[in-house]
Amino acid sequence: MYIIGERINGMFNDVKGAILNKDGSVVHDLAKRQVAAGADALDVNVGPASSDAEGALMWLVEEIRKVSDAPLCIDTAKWSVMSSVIPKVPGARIINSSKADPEELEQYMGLAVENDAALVTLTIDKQGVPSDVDRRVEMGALILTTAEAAGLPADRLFIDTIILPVNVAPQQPLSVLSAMQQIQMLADPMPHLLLGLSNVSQNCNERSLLNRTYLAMAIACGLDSAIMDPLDTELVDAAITAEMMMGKSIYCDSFLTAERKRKQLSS
Ligand code: THG
Repeated sequence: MYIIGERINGMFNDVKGAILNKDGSVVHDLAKRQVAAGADALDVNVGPASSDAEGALMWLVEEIRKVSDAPLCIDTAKWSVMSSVIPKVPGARIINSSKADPEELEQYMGLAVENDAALVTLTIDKQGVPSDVDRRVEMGALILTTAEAAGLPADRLFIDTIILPVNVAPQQPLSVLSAMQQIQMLADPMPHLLLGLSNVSQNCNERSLLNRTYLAMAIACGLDSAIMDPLDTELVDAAITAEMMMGKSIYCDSFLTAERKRKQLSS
């Protein structure tokens, strides 16, 4: 499981406050703790509040780089910000994200290829998030053919079939699983399948339980990467367990400790 830590996001009050007060210690702490808990990469998102999105994003990047060389998943919907920031980020980068619109995909894939970066693509178009499985799969196909033409290799491509909160869109969790299963049949080698996992439980009760249950279900349907909270130990344990059940590692009585040791994680 390729875990992208979600916590450096201005949606969270501690990060919002850190950006406003230029308090690097909050960012250092979140970067170090997420990596120690199992994050392979760190999502970086300034959130809705900032007036200078580009300046705030670069500040977060610079603060993270003081304590970690983990790949950074640069999370902004603004092309002007993304195209300016990506060349300036030291180390490995993931561009998050492009919609599945033909011109936009070409533009973002060009940026990824030029900068040796990876790219997250969403199965969303100008009409927004599709409610049916077929439209998600069609967009998956467009993403795959565009990536092939652009020369973006499968290991640097993430397809995000977009999960919405289960309380507002109760049919979507199942549609997303079907879409992931079908998209996998379209490509060899397969790109990564990714979700912004915590979306599924926004404004719901029992968030942690919803997140880890859906994570296990999605792993069974081919999910191999997620933007998620690595500080939720039960969530990381569910990922390790689901992957073991999928035959990615072999059961032994100490499988949790063994996998945590292999990944050099705190437990
Ligand atoms: N796909 C891609 N990128 C994404 C998403 C996605 N980036 C952002 C988001 N979705 C994934 N990250 C988060 C981060 C936080 C939360 C949800 C998704 C979250 N935050 C609390 C809330 O809204 O209730 C914040 C409040 C708090 O706890 O302080 O749930 O889908 N490619």
